Amino acid sequence: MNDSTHHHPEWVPEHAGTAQGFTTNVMPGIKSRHDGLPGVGATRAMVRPPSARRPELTVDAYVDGVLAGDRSILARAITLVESNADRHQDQAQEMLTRLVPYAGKTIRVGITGVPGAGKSSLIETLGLRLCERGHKLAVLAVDPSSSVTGGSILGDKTRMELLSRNRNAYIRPSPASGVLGGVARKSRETMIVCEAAGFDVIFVETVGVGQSEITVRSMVDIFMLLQIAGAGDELQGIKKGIMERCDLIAVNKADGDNKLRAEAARVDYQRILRYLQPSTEGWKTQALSCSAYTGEGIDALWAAVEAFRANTVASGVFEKRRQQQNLDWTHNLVLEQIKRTFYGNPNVRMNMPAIEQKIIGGQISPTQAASLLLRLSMLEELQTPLC
Ligand SMILES: Nc1nc2c(ncn2[C@@H]2O[C@H](COP(=O)(O)OP(=O)(O)OP(=O)(O)O)[C@@H](O)[C@H]2O)c(=O)[nH]1
Ligand SMILES: [Mg+2]
Repeated sequence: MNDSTHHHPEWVPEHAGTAQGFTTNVMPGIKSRHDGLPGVGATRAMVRPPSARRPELTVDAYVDGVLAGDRSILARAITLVESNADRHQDQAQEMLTRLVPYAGKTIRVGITGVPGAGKSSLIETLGLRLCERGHKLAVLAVDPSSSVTGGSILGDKTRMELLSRNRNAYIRPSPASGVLGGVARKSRETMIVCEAAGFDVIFVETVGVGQSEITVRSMVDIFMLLQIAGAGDELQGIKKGIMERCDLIAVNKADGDNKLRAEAARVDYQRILRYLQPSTEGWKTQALSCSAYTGEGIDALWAAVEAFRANTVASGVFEKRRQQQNLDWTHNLVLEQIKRTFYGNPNVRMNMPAIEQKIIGGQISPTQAASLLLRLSMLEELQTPLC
């Protein structure tokens, strides 16, 4: 299958067949058929005979390869983290536990903004400069639409053409795994792997839709909102409360005949920010303008990121936020696990259809149904279906 006509990007798992097939289908966990999303199953063409598959790596090999900065092992380690197959979970968790001590010596920058604001273009321009200055940059995308529409996986990567070829940069599109919570968990774990592999700057790009912004805010140190002038989203931004969650507002596309408008929008934001609660203790949210095209304002933007880090490290806010994020992450994981265990419980699974019918039929109330399901989930022996 892997003939010369098909370029095989490192982020496409070995057995996915053609890159085209991968980006349009929700892929199963490495061994399973699919992760429970309706519809699409692996086609025969996408499954390679077992003999041609690369031998599975041991946890030692993953850990040593990641720490040594081996790109192909890095890609496989992230695929392992993203896998939904149960047998990969233990391996992934053991690998992560051993990599955590090497992670964390980074700055994690979240970038959000409406579709088309220029997030990927900005990461490309800023990223290339940072690589020139000797930084090692990893770019992760959290795109909630990725499981349904395939998201803008390719869109983002094509915008980062030069960066994706830079040896100091690594770009990993959003895992196509359905629920945002799942996407976020995997992105957090992917971040740990990238940090252990020696990347000192992590960019997390997310498209500006409510929940994914909150999710990304909860996994980064500094949160940047990219806006464009004249899109009438000043009010939008305030309404969504996103302006109170961000630490920096950058009005992009400040070039050509849009320059003055961008500058006027920047002044508007700066004025509005005076009335809003800043997102980070001891830091005044700033509004800047820039152009990912001309590169103007990009250095000032990064200088603001570095000032933010210096300020919050000195005040202890930087470390405190990371500790709180780890606590929140733990509780999220617990809730996710409880949910998986509950809905995986055979008594619950077996009786769910009948109980849902009773709710629809009005024979029992949602409250009654909920407590019945909870009682069922706690039974030791298998309960025959209620009806
Ligand atoms: N004039 C101008 N156009 C820009 C600039 N930055 C990006 N663009 C254009 O804006 C469009 C969207 O750019 P992207 O970088 O893909 O935007 P995005 O925010 O990543 O979009 P999504 O990932 O789809 O949410 C493209 O046509 C870019 O060429 C800029 O600084 N100036
Ligand atoms: Mg993008």
